[in-house]
Amino acid sequence: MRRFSLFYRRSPSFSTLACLGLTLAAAFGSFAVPSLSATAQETATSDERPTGELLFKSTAQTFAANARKTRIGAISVVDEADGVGPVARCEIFETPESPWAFSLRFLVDRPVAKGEVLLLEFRARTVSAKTESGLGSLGPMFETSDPPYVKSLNQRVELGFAWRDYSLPFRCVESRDAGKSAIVFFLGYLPQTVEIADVKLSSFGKNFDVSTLRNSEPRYKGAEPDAPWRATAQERIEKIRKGDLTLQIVDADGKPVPNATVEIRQTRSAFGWGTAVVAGRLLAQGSDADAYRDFLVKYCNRAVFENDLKWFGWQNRRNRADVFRALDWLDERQIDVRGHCLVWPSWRNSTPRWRELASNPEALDAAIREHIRDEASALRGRVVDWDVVNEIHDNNDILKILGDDVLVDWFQEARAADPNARLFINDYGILSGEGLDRRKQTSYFRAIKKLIDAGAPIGGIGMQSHFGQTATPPERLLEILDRFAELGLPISITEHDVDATDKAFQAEFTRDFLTAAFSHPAVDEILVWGFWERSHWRPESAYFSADWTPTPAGKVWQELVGETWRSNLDATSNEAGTVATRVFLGDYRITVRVGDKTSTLETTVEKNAGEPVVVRLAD
Ligand code: 9MR
Repeated sequence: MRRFSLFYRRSPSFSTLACLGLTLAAAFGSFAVPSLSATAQETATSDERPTGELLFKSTAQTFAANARKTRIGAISVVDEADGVGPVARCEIFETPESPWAFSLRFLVDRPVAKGEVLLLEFRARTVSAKTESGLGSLGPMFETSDPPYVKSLNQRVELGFAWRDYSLPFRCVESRDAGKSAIVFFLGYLPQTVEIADVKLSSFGKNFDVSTLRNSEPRYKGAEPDAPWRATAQERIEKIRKGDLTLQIVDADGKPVPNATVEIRQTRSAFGWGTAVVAGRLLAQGSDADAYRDFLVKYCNRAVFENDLKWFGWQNRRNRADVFRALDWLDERQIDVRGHCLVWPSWRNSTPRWRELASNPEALDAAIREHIRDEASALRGRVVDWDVVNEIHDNNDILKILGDDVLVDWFQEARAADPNARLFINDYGILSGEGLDRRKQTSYFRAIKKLIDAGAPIGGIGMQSHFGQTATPPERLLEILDRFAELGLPISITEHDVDATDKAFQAEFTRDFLTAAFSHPAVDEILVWGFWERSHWRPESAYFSADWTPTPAGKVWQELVGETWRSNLDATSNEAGTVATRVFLGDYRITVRVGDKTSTLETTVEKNAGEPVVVRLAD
């Protein structure tokens, strides 16, 4: 069998062909490798690729250790005559509830360090699959070997029928001891038989530019420039995010003024755009703090404290004083604040005091209510939204003790403490992970429905939307949003980010995610979970590098949020002295000039067009 690899950029002719292959792959939903010319294959086989230190290599034994047969699927080891081998043949009999319900897994017997550049290589092919294309897929992951399975690599690749080499570089996000991290291939996507061989993990150390190892990741479905979802999303954006603005320019006598120069400037967006912030950074001195604040001023009308309102930020008196000063700063700039979060009901994420009360449910219940009352009433009028409860699906130690019905009480306590804030439930893994975690989606949907049915004063649904290198196809995002919209509550994207070393992918998916979410009528705000590399829980996701250079994804945000989805235009009044236009909903400053006369007024454009706005030019 010939070996060829597409992933190392060398001569321009090869990269052009490789790009063509990738474009074809995107267009046809699979990689068009076999159609590459022999020249391209030859070029690609030369041995110039960087080699790293080998950390893991599959053998017949490592495959055999995974061999099993269950209701869901089977793994067996087979010999492959064609120079490949040994091979793990993986069969999925029926689609399980999640892709990880059946997987191939190898522990890495060497410590790994945060920041270390690793390269996962393997060969794989589809034998058969129950999809329209007939192609199977698998999800290569690199993760911690125990919960919460923190992932440094998180992808899904579609496999052709011919053997193909995959080469996936990534940067390790967490240091782990030997045997505490794992290479995992999720298999449970669909009924299929796929084969995997020659799995290799190599390290290139910390000081290595990960982008020199080119990523072979196929793009996601719907990334194509002419994907059908794009046109319908644009139509919805035009329809739901814009409103009619009619200006009537008159002189001091009330007579229409033709030919007036009219400047229409949007000062605030009706849609919520925001980010997670750190109170201390908003208050700090120096050029970094200036640039940090500048992002908020330029692009945001929403902010959420990343940690300052969690129990540990709140209990710290000095920090609490900072929070109030930061709230003043935000308030002066009309940046509305989301409170995050009153209860995060696992021991790991709540105050140690609550854990001490584990064996005394009544006291535990009282302590939690007390905390909700205390914090929500102290912040009454200062926050517009509250995440009353965060991540109940995976953080539920307290719910196991107090029962799920206590959630209703928590919402009621929050309502009593703050009559005006919208009260949210918030969780992750609903839109991310290709939108395939149907079990979690259903459980979230049911939990919200139960709260509504029980009369809890819930005012919105939070979807965190943390992504790795795996995108969710935009059409799937829209389907999930449609489903949750049936609940009749607004949806907030509360913590969006795309943690990917592949910057082109990151920018592309950022654009598509923001577009799909902005186009959905139930979504009324999008907040990202940080924007600056030096203040980010996943620095690789940041929109700005340490020196404030925007990343490709950052440029997408600047373009969409700062320009495309704002209306700033100049117009001239017609014969009847009017200007009629359609602009993004929000607040506007209108300046009208005729000769040396100027008049300025502020107005708000709402969805249902009101009367024409009269601009009177004084004498
Ligand atoms: O980004 C936050 C990090 O600084 C904290 O250490 C961590 C624990 O409090 O929480 C992170 O934020 C999480 C958010 O509160 C809930 N959704 C997931 C976020 C990322 O872990």
